[in-house]
Amino acid sequence: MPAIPHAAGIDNTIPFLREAYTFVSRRCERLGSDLFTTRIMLTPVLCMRGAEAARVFYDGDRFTRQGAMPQTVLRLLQDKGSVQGLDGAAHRHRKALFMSLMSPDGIARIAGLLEHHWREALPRWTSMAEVRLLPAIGDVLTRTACDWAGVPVPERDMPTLSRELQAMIREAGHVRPGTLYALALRRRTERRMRWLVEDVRAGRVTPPEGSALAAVARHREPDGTPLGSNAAAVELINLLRPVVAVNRFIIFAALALHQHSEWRQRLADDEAWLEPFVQEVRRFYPFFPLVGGRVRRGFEWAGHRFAARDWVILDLYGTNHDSRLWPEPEQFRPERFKDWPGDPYTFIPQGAGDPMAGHRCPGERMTIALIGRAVRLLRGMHYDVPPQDLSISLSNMPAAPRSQLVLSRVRAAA
Ligand code: HEM
Ligand code: MYR
Repeated sequence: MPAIPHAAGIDNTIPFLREAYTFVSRRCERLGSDLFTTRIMLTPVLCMRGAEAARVFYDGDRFTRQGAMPQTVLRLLQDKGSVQGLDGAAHRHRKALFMSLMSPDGIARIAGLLEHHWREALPRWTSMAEVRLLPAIGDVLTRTACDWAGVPVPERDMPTLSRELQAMIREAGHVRPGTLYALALRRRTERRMRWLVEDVRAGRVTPPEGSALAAVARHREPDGTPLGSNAAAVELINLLRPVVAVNRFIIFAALALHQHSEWRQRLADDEAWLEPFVQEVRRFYPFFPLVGGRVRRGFEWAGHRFAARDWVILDLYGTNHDSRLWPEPEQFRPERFKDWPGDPYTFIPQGAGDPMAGHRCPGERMTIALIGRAVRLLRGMHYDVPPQDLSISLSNMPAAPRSQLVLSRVRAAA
């Protein structure tokens, strides 16, 4: 079998944290290979990128997420008992719960709620000298997510919940004191959601019919037993937190409107550009850098023997910026998505393959709808973008413009 190249260095943990979004693709370029081996946290790992790698990683139940991510990432994003930790038939059963919430009606409803809460926030933004958009949209999305999911939250608790959910996202890519604080905050969110599920089950709270809260509280395991209240709490958070995370894509869309301002007019002239614009935002800007998996049962691919428990990393950002798949990948060019036939392996900001069968994100259509609605709302506002540091460091996971995008003189369009 041809040997897979090994990246220089005994252990690459520090370069990995420093180079973050570009760590895998830099070495792929240097070694002339889409696969290479190295060590991260002293553990041997096989890194890969590209459409074929995405296919192998996502199709055929070859990988489990168990033991595939550092504990802090796991605890902040998915946690024990969640859909991400399941495999095979148990995973498909739980995944169907998430997919059932992503109906066209459910998605239209959440986009409408985003508009409602955005318009409600607008007078406050108008009265402020400056609005820092990343946390401001995070607050709007927290209200949107709770409203959509049927999760009742007293007004006085909203800022706390928003802070908790945003901390989970911000700290997932770090190991620092803030990460421990975010973990402590998360325990509070889990407790709140566990009590809520218990209240629903005891009849003390009646969730709106058809809501995510109702579906999660009533969900049964494949053997017919109710989902444990800890797992139910974790899955509710797995619906709320990612909706809030869409704030990063919305900030990137606002940045694209600012830096490629010709798109304001093109979007005004023809709504058909909205989806290509949103898709290019999801391809171009750095968000979910890579995913990890461990081999479930040994198999061979690309002349390599993958043994059970081997650790593998798939580079999502690098695949979206692979010049063989995306000519001039560092150009922001929505035209590439006009009449795009769709391909589940080349464009993978939220994972690859079939979301019903594998671990691909169930929330992609919802994400696209939320960004699209936000772009319309941004176009319906006047604002200035005062001088600030809009650069995006590819070493910081998850990425954002350094200033978090500050707007001034915000006002509704006439
Ligand atoms: C899975 C990214 C939005 C719920 C994933 C995965 C990625 C991802 C990369 C795949 C992980 C893997 O292969 O192990 C994102 C990004 C989002 C986003 C960048 C933008 C904010 C959403 C939304 C929802 C959601 C809006 C639901 C409301 C989930 C769940 C999983 C998941 C439940 C686990 C799926 C499974 O293990 O089968 N997401 N996501 N995400 N996402 Fe998203
Ligand atoms: C969600 O809330 O599930 C949606 C997206 C959150 C993205 C957070 C990305 C953090 C970086 C993860 C680093 C993985 C390092 C091994």
